[in-house]
Amino acid sequence: MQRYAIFETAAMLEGLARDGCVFVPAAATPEQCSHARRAIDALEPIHWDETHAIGGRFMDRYLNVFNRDASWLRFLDRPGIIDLAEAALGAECHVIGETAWRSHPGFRGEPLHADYLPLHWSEGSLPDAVRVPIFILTVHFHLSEVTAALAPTRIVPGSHRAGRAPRNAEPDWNGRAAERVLAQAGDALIFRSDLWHGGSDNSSQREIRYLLQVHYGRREMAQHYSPFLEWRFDPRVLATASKRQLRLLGGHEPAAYD
Ligand SMILES: O=C(O)CCC(=O)C(=O)O
Repeated sequence: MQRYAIFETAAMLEGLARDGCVFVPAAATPEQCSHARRAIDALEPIHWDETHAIGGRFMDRYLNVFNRDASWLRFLDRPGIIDLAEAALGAECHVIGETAWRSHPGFRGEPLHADYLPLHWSEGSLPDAVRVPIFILTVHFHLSEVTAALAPTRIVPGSHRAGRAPRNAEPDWNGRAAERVLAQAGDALIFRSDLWHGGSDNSSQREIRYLLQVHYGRREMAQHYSPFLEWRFDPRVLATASKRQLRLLGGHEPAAYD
């Protein structure tokens, strides 16, 4: 899969249009990764979080971790990554979720799927003249090395041009098979919501995959801050957030619909 240097925003935009995904080595530092791994180890489930103990799915999944501790804010506006998110989704884009994962030995990866399809096309692939804007982007910050045995994310480059989700466990699209994304700690995979992607199994004996997802949406895309009716920002987190981070959390100026 194509690799980009962190400030190659224009080339990455082309990569997102063509392949639906880009890979950026060393988007986070080793210290940030080790701090984040320790912070995940210290989390207890609340609200809609899932844990190994509760769900028996050999994974822990903590939602909207920015609201737990201000140290998670730094992943919302990593230099280069936030430049790409704003270029792709507009200067008023925001964070619709920040999810921390631990995938334990025994974890079974999700089948290929698309997270959100802005346009549905009934036959074949989208005509070349149709360019679908990006509505949601997910960034995977790999917090530990991802080997072939350690639950690599799978992606099908170009599959956002299918205009539909995979059917009946389809393993490929347009002659392109799913690729496993191997990574070093700190590397980032960025993909649009209509790209076919999925997980894979953790077949290692002892290792845990640590992953942080940051989901960005255009301003008009809803923030997925659950539990929705009870959601409250932690004022201690807001007090330390920068102006840009506050906007990413939804502190917008009035606009259409206000
Ligand atoms: O486990 C993974 O790497 C993939 C996660 C995924 O498919 C998703 O969050 O939609």
